[in-house]
Amino acid sequence: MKESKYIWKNGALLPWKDATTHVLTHALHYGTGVFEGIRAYKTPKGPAIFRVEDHYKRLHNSAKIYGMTLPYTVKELIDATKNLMVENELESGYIRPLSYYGYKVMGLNPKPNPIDTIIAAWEWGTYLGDDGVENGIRCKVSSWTRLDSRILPPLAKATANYANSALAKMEAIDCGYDEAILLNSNGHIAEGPGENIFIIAQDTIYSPPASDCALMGITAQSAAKIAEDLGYKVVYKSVIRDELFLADELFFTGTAAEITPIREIDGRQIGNGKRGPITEKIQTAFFKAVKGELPQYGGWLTYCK
Ligand code: PPE
Repeated sequence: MKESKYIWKNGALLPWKDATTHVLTHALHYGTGVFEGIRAYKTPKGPAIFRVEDHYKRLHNSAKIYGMTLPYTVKELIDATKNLMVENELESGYIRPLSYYGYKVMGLNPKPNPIDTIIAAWEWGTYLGDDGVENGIRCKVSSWTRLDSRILPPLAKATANYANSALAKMEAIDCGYDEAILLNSNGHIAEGPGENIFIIAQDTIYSPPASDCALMGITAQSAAKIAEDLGYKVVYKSVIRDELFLADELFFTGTAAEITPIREIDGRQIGNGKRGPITEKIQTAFFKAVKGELPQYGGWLTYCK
């Protein structure tokens, strides 16, 4: 990975290589952490962080689900992130805030441990490849089931949840695909291991609701807003695997994945086997919006300086 100069930890900027943790850190053993993924984009007015307030509100919500009280407010985290981007001299980048139970005592109850918070930021290109963004990726419906709220809370962006995602991702890659799609325990489509999914059929756009165990994605909300502004109807409803096969177009959304078309599922070509025309329209507007080129979406951007 491309290292930056500093990582923010508990209020101080540390040199990248010094931002370490004890091997008996609670979260390392038990997955007791919550995190975010945020992107900042290069604009004529310097780096702009995309929907940063929404991301930090979600971090607080994830913490609430896990009964953690974060020691920093949304505003404090935003200010720290802006400063980190400036000190790291980044024009754009991926930002990874993480709050986790640190090192004090072992055992399952995390509460006696301190809550440590870090924010890292570094340059990160496309998540599923430049070619994927343009021409689409190939996905496999996973043999792993997306966790549900009887197992682990799917609406919390918690580190523990990502063991499920990692298993699905590894399986997809081992089977020669680019990415996985997880069903929930009712057999409905939930999402990718790190992405929300959108289905386009007869000019209507569908996406699984939160009640089907999809994370409430901020990129998904942005893509839906753009789609509605372009005149399309967006419907949140349960989707089954067959509907993926029969879709005209499919795409993933996510902070890391941005908007990535899906051109194949389980060996079946989707639509024309390329990025579909509606996906392309939404994607084009999204990439303009994040770079500050569409004034109607200017409220999504927070400038660092
Ligand atoms: N679902 C999951 C499970 C998920 O992890 C993400 C983000 C999304 C949906 C999309 O949410 P949003 O980023 O708000 O649009 N996944 C993050 C982690 C990826 C990683 O590999 O790490 C991300 O995209 O930053």
